Amino acid sequence: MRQMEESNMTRIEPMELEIVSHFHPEAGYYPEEDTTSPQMTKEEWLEKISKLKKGALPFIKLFEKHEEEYMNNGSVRFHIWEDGTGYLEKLGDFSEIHLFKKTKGLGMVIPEDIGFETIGKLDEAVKLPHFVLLNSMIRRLEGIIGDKFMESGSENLKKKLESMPSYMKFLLLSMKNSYTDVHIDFSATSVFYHVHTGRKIFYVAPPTEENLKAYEEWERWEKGTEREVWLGKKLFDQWTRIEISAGQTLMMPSGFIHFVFTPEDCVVIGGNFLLDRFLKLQFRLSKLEESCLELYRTSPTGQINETHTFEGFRNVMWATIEFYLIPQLIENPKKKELIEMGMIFLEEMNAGQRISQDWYSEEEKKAILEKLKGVMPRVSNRRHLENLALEPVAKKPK
Ligand SMILES: O=C(O)CCC(=O)C(=O)O
Ligand SMILES: [Fe+2]
Repeated sequence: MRQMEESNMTRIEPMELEIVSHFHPEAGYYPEEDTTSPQMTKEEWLEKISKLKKGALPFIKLFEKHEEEYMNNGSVRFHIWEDGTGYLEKLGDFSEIHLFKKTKGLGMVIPEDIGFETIGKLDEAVKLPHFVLLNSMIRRLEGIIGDKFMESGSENLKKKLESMPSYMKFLLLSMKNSYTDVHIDFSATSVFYHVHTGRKIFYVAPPTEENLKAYEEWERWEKGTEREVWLGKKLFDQWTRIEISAGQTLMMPSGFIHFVFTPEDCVVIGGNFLLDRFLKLQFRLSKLEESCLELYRTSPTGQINETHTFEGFRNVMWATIEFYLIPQLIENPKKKELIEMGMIFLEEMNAGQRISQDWYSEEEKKAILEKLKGVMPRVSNRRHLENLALEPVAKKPK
């Protein structure tokens, strides 16, 4: 989740396109730090930046002085490609980060001209990368529900279409020296991130079990109590630095921990999307967000609210079971991919859980779970699943 305080962000949501802008209200309110010492070692530098308020001017000044030299200690593999030609194969199972120097072949359209005159038409003008169109869970759901709505004209389906979470396109405006602190994108969504103007620097660490645990602890911090050591410090040996210049596009899979520095005024078009293949991790992060919301609801010094999370995540999961998974399982009862999804849903979905803007009543949720159980083969455990003679996974084009 992204936290407002440290990232200095505001958001406006004009229709579908989310606009995020970074600014520095605090610039100039801090006394000048002495950042001139030429022989500051890596350790001294880390010690100092860890203690400064993240994103405030003294931090930024000192950070940018040595970030290139000192903030690249990890070994996260990322691939750099000239362009997106044949990229669906290049991404493979999309377990690693990819940087495309040119947009050709990505199937993505980003208008050259982004300004006050064109901003109203931006949502329409931006076309998502093929990979997102083919694999996004929300895109798939919109397709299925959209078709059903065309047939039936049902008000209920219309309501779902109208309140479908829309995080697949955002416009992000950041002033030079903006900074977004360590986080995982909400609900462990994957992201495409195209720098239109300016430059961005990402520092990334992999979603290993150990790192996820450290992140969970860090996120559950309660305002007013002393926060654990800055995660940037804790994971210091792992950060891999990825610079993204104008015209380049980053594609980052689910769960990568990252923080971001903006060395020049910057315009970015990007989008977050959910994928079947990362269902488990998406649930893990969504549950973390739910527990943080709960924690902060009960604490007077609330640290995050719903707008920092993927609003409607549970709605999308219920609807995916109802409109996609159950019909698919009826048609293909032996598809391993579908059975695995079903197992995760049965483990993670709870009919008693209420969320704001619920699409389903408790009774409806119970009925969905019963129906899912009814169409799942009897798989008592994972080993049993491995032994079943299941059909190989086939990619279903949308
Ligand atoms: O560009 C930035 O500063 C932050 C980008 C990012 O990681 C996000 O929006 O989740
Ligand atoms: Fe992010």
